Amino acid sequence: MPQQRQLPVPPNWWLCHTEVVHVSNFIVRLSTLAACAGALAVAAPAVAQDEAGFQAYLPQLRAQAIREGVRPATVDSVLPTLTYNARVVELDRGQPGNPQSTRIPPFAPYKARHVDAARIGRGQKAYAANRAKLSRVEATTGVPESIMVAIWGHETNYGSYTGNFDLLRSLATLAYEGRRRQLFAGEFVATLKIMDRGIPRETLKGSWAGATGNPQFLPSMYLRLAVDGDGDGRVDIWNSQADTLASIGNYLLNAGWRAGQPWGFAVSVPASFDRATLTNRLVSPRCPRVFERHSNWRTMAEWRAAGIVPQGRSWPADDVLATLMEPDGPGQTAYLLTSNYRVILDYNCSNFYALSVGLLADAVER
Ligand SMILES: [Ca+2]
Repeated sequence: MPQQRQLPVPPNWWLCHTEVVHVSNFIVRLSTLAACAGALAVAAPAVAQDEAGFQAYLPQLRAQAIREGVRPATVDSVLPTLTYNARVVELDRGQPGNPQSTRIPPFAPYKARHVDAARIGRGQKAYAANRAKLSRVEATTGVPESIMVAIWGHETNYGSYTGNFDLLRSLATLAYEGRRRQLFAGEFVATLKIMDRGIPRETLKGSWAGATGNPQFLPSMYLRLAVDGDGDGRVDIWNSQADTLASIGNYLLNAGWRAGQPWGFAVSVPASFDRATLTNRLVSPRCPRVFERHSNWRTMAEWRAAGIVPQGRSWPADDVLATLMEPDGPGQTAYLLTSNYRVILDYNCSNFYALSVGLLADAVER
């Protein structure tokens, strides 16, 4: 799902409910769990997470929606149908909690699973079936047709699974649960606004965390960036392939895609290569652990002069900038990554995701 759909996870949110017990932003070890449990027990008034509490919270969501201009009739058609969804909270709490301690696995097995013959084959069919629409989108956005197809393939396996959670129920539950109330209340209201635009409630299904439709946009992302690709006047990322692909293209254009540049490509690094000079000293404010795996920026001419050799393609223009990443370490396939790779990271901030999207796009086009 797009980066904006990635959920900002406050440090240590998994330890205890931050509204009841404040946990500092410093490293808190798992042993603190016991302390949190104790604190929860004494912190009064502890609000039980249950149906009654959920129902008592809903008027707040109603007020916010009305304040933000949702039609009262829309709000009132939805609110009486909502119930607390304990499963969503369970899934939210099951998210990886402490990425600092997670060892980074090798890329090769991930690639084998995500850029496999079946996904390439389905991508080639989708690509062939949508060429006319795709070339129109590429002409207006500069985003290669194959990249749009590869994102679609990664997000929902070309629309074959888009999620079955009732968005409004999930988002209201997560807003009530409270750890990221502002985010989820905002997405809840955005979902109501989508209904105001004529999309029926039963269409608004998605992942437990609110990503919806073929491109797995958050509702606010839909409002901002989804577009009508087939010209029927509706922006339907749930049923229309043209709208899906055009919306992905528009997303990537908005995130800064540069026409005419590759996302990156595989390279061989000479055994004698001096990595000491490559360190990237900038710390990204956004998902820093993803960006810290990239070298500093150099031009293609500089990489060539350093002995890097492209695998199975020629060099792009000399002045195109790229970083180097060696996901499986020295001696294995490495990648030069342009600013367009960063745009894919904007959709989903994971190196494995972005590399797989790029490689799937290349395979689909082949
Ligand atoms: Ca349409």
